Amino acid sequence: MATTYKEFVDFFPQLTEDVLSELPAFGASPKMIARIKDMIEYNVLGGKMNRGLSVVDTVKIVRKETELPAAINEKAMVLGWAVEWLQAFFLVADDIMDESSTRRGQPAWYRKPEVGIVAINDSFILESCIYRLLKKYFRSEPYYIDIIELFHETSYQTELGQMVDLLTAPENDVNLDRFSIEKHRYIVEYKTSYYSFYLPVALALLMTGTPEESPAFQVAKDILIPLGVYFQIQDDYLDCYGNPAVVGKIGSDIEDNKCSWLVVQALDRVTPKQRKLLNDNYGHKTPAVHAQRVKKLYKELDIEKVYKTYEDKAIAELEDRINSIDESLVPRQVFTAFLNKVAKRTK
Ligand code: GPP
Ligand code: MG
Ligand code: MG
Ligand code: MG
Repeated sequence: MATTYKEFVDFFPQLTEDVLSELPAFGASPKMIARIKDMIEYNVLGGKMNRGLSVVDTVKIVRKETELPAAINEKAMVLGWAVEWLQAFFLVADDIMDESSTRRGQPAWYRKPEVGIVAINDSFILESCIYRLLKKYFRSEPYYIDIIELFHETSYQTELGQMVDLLTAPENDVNLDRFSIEKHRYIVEYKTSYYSFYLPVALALLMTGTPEESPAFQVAKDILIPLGVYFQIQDDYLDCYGNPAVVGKIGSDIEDNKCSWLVVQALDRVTPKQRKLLNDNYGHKTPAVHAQRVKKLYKELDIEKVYKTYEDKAIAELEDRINSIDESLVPRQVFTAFLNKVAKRTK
């Protein structure tokens, strides 16, 4: 399985070329085409590619093959890259909404002086590319409509999660009563779990001939949604405690007034006095001293330890769930592969 990574990366230029080569038929000038190429490469590449690679890995596990027949391998890679393209679409838009400065160790796309607000339209183009690629490679497959519907449904779920994420974090309007563990759970399940964890596996199941009504999809969901919740809680943790040089982005959840797992845990443990301090300092963009005070309070409450305890418990629970699945529906290894990639990550 070790060759997957290089093969996957090497396949990317073909897909970019697929998108670019039909642009003349859409009346695109050479300048437009060159810009779209730059935009795609800037935003789709440079991530860990865990989501995309998971599609290929899952197809291999389900088919019980370490090497896939060429035609199947190609299809699995197209679906993997389609997930990466979906992620690029979301991240370009998310960085605008979150006013983030960096992504994957480089300036967020909208922050480039020659891009700016045009990035909104670029995110739409990235989304359209997904359906150009699916049409080209899957139009004659019996499961074509199922994968299209899955991408549509997953996008909708992510957008709903994003909506609650944003509405829970209005600018210049701190209200700690808005935050709760239930709200946090909805946000992370919808904004992250479906597209990052369920989608890659569901695509692999469809591609390997699992009928749309099979209980295998529910089995996958029951493990992958909680796994995605753990993953997003890690993201919340790394936003505050990660090393930006390793994580590739500078955290701003405190300044952005986000319903982060950390603040929800803090609220569960504060004295009235500490709650007032949190209320006075959370959600301030500047000066930096506000966020520093919040971090100091997290330290007093030992939120890092609360996280470590949660993490060990989450991993143990996921292992239990994985051990109890019916392997005639989905091989256990599909999920252990995912858990191993995610557990205790630092980036
Ligand atoms: C990431 O959350 C959320 C998404 C990628 C979903 C965006 C959805 C849209 C419909 C645009 P985050 O803001 O915590 O991620 P990061 O920390 O990487 O910015
Ligand atoms: Mg963000
Ligand atoms: Mg966001
Ligand atoms: Mg985050």
